Amino acid sequence: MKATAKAHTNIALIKYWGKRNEPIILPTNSNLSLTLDGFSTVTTVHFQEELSSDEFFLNDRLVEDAASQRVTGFLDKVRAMAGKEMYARIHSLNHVPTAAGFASSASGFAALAAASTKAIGLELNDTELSILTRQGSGSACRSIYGGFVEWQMGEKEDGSDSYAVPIASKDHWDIRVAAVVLSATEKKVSSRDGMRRTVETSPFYDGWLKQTPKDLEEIKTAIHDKDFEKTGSIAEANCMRMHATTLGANPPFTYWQDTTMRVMQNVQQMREEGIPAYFTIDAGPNVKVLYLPKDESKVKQRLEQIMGVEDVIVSKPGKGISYL
Ligand code: 2P0
Repeated sequence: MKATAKAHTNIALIKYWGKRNEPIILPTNSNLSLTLDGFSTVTTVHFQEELSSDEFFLNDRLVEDAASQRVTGFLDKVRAMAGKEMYARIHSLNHVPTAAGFASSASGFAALAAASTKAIGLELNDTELSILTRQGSGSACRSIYGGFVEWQMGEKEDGSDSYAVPIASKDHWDIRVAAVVLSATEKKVSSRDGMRRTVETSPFYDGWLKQTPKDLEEIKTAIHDKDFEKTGSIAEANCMRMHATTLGANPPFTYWQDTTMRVMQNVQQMREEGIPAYFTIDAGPNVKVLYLPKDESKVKQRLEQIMGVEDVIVSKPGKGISYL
């Protein structure tokens, strides 16, 4: 009744931005990510007869807030699938700088889904595991696989056709992602709230829905062809469109800070100087920069010099779920 799993986080090149069904997390658009080797979560789940509730430890500290309710809510689904009533002790170690505002929900829910289903004796294939993981956190359903991964939105309202599909392995193409950590960051609008507000109120949201399927088709061809400039420029443009929708929301908001914009401008300047580098930004102020291995030292050095940048953490394409 005990199992341990490891999952890596992922960065969306085509963003998931909006839900058509909140309770079971169905997205309004298909999207695509790259799993990263630099950030991971290792989770052990142990179901025990003697427990009267779930106990969730994150980095060895007992968690008793909304995060633990999300974990328990997810385990309720696992228990219902298995037809078992037992509670669990959960130990999660996050190798993600959460304090720096990096999303750990992707690696966190992917590792939790893998470890809990194995511990309780469910034998799920990767598609079934992705469908279950999606209901913990949308972006987590992509972290079941390594490399380049598409989350197909599906059409059914029961969510049975909304899951991740690997489109190119991590060994298909060695591109790099630098995670640029900014010093002053406190996220004011969570991604959940930000998406909801944008879907409900932003007149720009229709434009997002219209353009994103085109971005997705084009980037899949570019990834297949290993066309870096095309891949990077589509990812950067798609990120800009996502962030543009937040400016149209009511009340309007942005995840960007002054340093966010300085990093964006530096990346664009690097391109003018002949270094192919592109940025993407999630629901927070930190920036991720895509580049090729040959440019690593130049790009890293340049990013580290920007005022307000605390750290630059480099990732390669990473693996999917593994069991330890
Ligand atoms: C993504 N984000 O594709 C997008 C881009 C943020 C911006 O997925 O509500 O934590 O748990 O499904 O997955 C962040 O949202 O949201 C996210 P829930 P999640 O990576």
